[in-house]
Amino acid sequence: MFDAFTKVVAQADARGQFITASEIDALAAMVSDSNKRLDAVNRISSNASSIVANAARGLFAQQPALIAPGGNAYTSRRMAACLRDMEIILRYVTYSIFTGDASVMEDRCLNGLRETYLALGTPGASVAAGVNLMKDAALSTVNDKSGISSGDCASLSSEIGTYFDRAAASVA
Ligand code: PEB
Repeated sequence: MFDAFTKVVAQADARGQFITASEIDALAAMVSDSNKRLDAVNRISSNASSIVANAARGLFAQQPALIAPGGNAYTSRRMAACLRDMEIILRYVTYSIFTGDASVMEDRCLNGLRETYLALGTPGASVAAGVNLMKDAALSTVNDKSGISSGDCASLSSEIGTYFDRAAASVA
């Protein structure tokens, strides 16, 4: 499990070299924008239950077979497992945003997840669709201009998008 800093150290050490000026510049830029990052993590974390619930509602509206008898989210036990899975994925996305590195999510959440879903008979493409709906909701929460000092969050937003994309791609 790395953060953006330890990742740079691990890569430099693997090369047997000092940290380069461009690596330092990239980390300095990350530090100077760190309030945006923490605000984004805070907003997503504080709105996690509605992000998950709305994305699940959207998923079941798009794919009603999931909640029909025989569907993968039919019965409250499977529905609960589905909501829980979406919440777990969102939680690891927030950890990735916080650390500026996806390795915590890769190691502890995504590693083996595709195989788990295959074994369970849970449709990975549907999980990926749910993750994409959470991505849209999370980014609109992050980019909500109200009650926050305004600034350019384009690069942070695209970074956040990549964490959701990784999660979706790993199960699709
Ligand atoms: C992954 N999900 C399920 C299981 C596991 C995970 C290990 C089996 C054990 C259980 O039921 O609890 N657990 C989960 C995860 C981590 C972890 C991400 C990461 C650390 O430890 N059903 C749908 C949707 C989708 C869904 C497409 C979007 O129709 C999910 C939600 N996951 C789903 C369902 C089950 C499940 C289990 C329905 C139960 C499957 C079953 O028992 O039939």
